Amino acid sequence: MQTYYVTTPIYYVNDEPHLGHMYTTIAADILARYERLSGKDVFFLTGADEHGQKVQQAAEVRGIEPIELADQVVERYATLWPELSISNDDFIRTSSERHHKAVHAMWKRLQDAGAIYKGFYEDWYCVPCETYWTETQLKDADCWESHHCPDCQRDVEKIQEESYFFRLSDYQERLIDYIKEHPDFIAPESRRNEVLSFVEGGLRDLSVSRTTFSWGIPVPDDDKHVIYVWIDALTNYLTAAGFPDQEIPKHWPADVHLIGKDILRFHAVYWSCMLMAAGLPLPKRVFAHGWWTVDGEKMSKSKGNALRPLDLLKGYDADVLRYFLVREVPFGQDGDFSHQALKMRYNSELANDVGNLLNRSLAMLKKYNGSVLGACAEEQDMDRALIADVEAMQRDVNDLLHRQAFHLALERINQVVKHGNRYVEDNAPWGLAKSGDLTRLNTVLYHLVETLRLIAIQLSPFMPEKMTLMLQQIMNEDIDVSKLRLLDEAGWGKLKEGHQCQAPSPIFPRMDLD
Ligand code: ME8
Repeated sequence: MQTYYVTTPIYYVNDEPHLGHMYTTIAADILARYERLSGKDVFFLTGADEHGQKVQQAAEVRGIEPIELADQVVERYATLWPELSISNDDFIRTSSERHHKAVHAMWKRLQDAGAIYKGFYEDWYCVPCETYWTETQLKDADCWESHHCPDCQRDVEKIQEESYFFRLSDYQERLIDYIKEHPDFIAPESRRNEVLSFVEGGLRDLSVSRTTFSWGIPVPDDDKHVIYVWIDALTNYLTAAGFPDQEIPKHWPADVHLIGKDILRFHAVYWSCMLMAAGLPLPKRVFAHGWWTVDGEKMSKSKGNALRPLDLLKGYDADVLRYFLVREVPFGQDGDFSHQALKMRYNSELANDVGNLLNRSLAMLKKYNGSVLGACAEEQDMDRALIADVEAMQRDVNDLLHRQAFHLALERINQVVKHGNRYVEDNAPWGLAKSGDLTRLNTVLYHLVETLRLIAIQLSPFMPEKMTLMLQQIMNEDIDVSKLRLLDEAGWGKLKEGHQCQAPSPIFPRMDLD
């Protein structure tokens, strides 16, 4: 069976889950669900990044041990993800024994390849970003006088210490060639070009150990040093897949690492070079999505404007949030969250279009035929056009989701929904009932219900709960959407004459705009 491996970043435990974490995880969940639906052997990973100075400091502020802080925040994620219908197959914690073992194995492979050496480090470090900066980089970014981090604007601190280094510079040419030979490796295209010019600008060897704090995985045989948190964190993708017990785990290489644009360099450059040095295959794709702001402002702890998923869930169904986040903004671009935009999109696309097509179709079926599908007579052009559109949509969604173009996939499904609503108007079933053309009436109602069934299947990765309800009304049986397989379900004509549907029950009631 073909495998599919999708990951989210592992989130730092110094902060509570917020809209950004929810966004990446929902996007990954949609891909995981879609690929399961397509019949693949899917492994969907998310988790927590627990080590590093940032987490140690956050714990100190609270007067607790880092592991206690990690336990608390991991618990928040563990309760949140099911609320959002996240179907991860594993949750990796970097404090776990299995991860410790994998990081040591990775370190040893890098060492055996001659890619690690001991030296002396003198540089600037941004703790919130866990990023090193050289004097030149700070000067180039106009941050030298103020000693501020070019990324987050917070203070950087001077670091002078003995350190292990990873020979990143040795991999510069290989990485350039790799990126050029694999046009789909880094997406979107604009980000790929950014990475390419960054690498072409020259790679410096990377300091990969710290001696100034202890919360991390010690360097093998030199436990004065703690392994740099990014070397530790990136290895999680291999740990959870089964490394090092399996040298190349069944699901490796990952099909796609979904990340925010903030951490692209770590994934596209450091991780790639680490894997090259370790002699392991690179992930097939790294997709860096854009940044959410809230009412035009960057979310931050200090401003207190970070949107919390549990608060959002008080106002909206999980599926509505899932739909909105990937529909509103092309994946890869920045977006702004506003309640008004969510409600407007919900009302127009879900309440007016999908909801309306479902309600009116099942209501007519009930009224004219006791909710039972009648026999289909000979098809007319209008019927054939509808079927062709449904089938083309299925292929398009497949292509679009393989490119992580969630918003276009939904737009394509919505086109079929609109087509269905037009088909109702064009065929005017009420007129057919009135004139007694029951043969044509049954044919039209059949085409509507079958279209709805196939729409619901395509929407199920996006809105698993709502589509369960929709399919239950159509199929008149309990549905577990996670068990559906396109091969068995997605062909036109699976519903048979005599099939009993349920009476409609609205799944997308209109929202009040105030
Ligand atoms: O970076 N908009 O963890 P993190 C969209 N531990 N996405 C956002 C966002 C926003 N405003 N804010 C955060 C780390 N994200 C590391 C990762 S991986 C080996 C280690 C999302 O808790 C986005 O996915 O800071 C981003 O990449 C991630 O949260 C950063 O989470």
